[in-house]
Amino acid sequence: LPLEERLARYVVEGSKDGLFPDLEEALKKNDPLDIINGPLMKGMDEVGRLFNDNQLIVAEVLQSAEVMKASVAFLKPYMEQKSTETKGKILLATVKGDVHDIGKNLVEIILSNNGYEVINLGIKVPPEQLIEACRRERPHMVGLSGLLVKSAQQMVLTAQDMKEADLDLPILVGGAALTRKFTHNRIASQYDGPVVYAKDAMNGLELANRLQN
Ligand code: B1M
Repeated sequence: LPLEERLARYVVEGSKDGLFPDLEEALKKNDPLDIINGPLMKGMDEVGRLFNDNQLIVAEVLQSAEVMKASVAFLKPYMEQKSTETKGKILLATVKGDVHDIGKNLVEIILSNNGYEVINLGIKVPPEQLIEACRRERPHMVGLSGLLVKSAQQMVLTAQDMKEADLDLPILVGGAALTRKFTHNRIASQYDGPVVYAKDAMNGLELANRLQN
């Protein structure tokens, strides 16, 4: 198989046999983020499709997630460290009820490589915990991630609770079940501060930069 297809296969099969030498090979020609967004993400999409068709069970998807995480960890030191000045502090969380964290952790790497101080609160973070962390840490921005359809709804509730707690700092949202329209009509409408939707981690960085200026 060609290199790109092999990389996607490691994710689909949840196997690390030969993964790291192949990642090293890929790094000779490609930017680490392009390896993630290209073949590795293609593998993840295939996993999602097979899972949807009942051709994979959760335990197998978990193995695929392990391969993705190990790849991102391997590639992380090769990602460009663009800035050393601190641009701002951002709290990141996967919303209540949701355990998906690969996308969120990618956002963390990209923001912290580009001058942000990131406080990653982890997964299944209820609004109360987020609000408490906002009071304690005084971030410039909050980043919410969620992949499930119900997580989009959870973001609405989170924004409502934050508003009730008198918070109006900018919120950056991202994740597969969200759209710009939903973000604008359903989340931003419940909140006093700005709420913006990022389609991927790089877009998240661009929007964070814009919100800081
Ligand atoms: Co789950 N899962 N999963 N899963 N899983 C999906 C999301 C699903 C679409 C699969 C499917 O059915 N086709 C489906 C959701 C259906 C829906 O609601 N629409 C699903 C389901 C149903 C479930 C369970 C309910 C399964 C079950 O138990 N029966 C369960 C839910 C548990 C829960 O959360 N309570 C579950 C569990 C799991 C695993 C634990 C096995 C594992 C997660 C492991 C982990 O994250 N540690 C897993 C995985 C791996 C997936 C898929 C296959 C891949 C997700 C992923 O990591 N993608 C996924 C299908 C798919 O997406 N193709 C699926 C790679 C990652 C880099 O992309 O996170 O989208 P992503 O991030 C992107 C952008 O979205 C964006 O930037 C990133 C790219 O640069 N982004 C942000 C994300 N967050 C952002 C935040 C930002 C900015 C951008 O700013 C703050």
